[in-house]
Formats: sequence, structure tokens, C-alpha cells
Amino acid sequence: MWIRMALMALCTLFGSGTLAKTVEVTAKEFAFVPETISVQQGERLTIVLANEGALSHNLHIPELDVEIETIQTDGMTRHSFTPDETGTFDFFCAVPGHKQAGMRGILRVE
Ligand SMILES: [Cu+2]
Repeated sequence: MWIRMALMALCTLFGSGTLAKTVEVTAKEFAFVPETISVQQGERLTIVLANEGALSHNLHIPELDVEIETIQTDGMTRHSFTPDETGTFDFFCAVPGHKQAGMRGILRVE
């Protein structure tokens, strides 16, 4: 848990004062929470991905060339990127079968 707190502190530290947003996304069988993420065009988005499931999970957004690494149970990782085009982009877990089982969501860039 201290890792989680340290990560959140880092996010606060580096995210303040700029156009930036941090969203914590939980992965489990078989869903992401939240399943919809909204961000402004040009806003730096940090996704903190936490695995609260029993299986390994990841998060990919192919249209934006985002591939967040696969993490194990109780693991956490973070990934920052800046969407430079508006639209709605599908994200999903790329572990075979997981997208089909419900691990999918939408990133809305406004
Ligand atoms: Cu998965």
C-alpha cells in the first residue's frame, strides 16, 4: 500500500500547476473501473492502473499508441501521455479473451 501512496503523492507533485489530469483505473475480472475517462485535448493524462483482480491485466489504447504494461495481482503502474486529437477511443485489456469478457472502456477527448 505504501507504493500506492507514494505514486499518488508523485502524481500530485508533478501534476500541479499544469494542464494535467490523473485518473486511477482499477482492473479486475472482467471490467475496468471507471469504464469511461474524459480528458481535454492537449491535457496530459496520467493513468494509474491498479490490478485488484486475480489474473494479470493491462490497458491498451491502439488508436493513441498507448500500451500500458501487464501487471500482476495487487500490482500498480502508471503511464502518461497527451492526447492531441479529439474523439472517442476504445481502450481494453489485451490479455487474450479479456476484452471479449468485458474489459473495455472509452477514452473521450474533448
Ligand atoms: Cu485483463
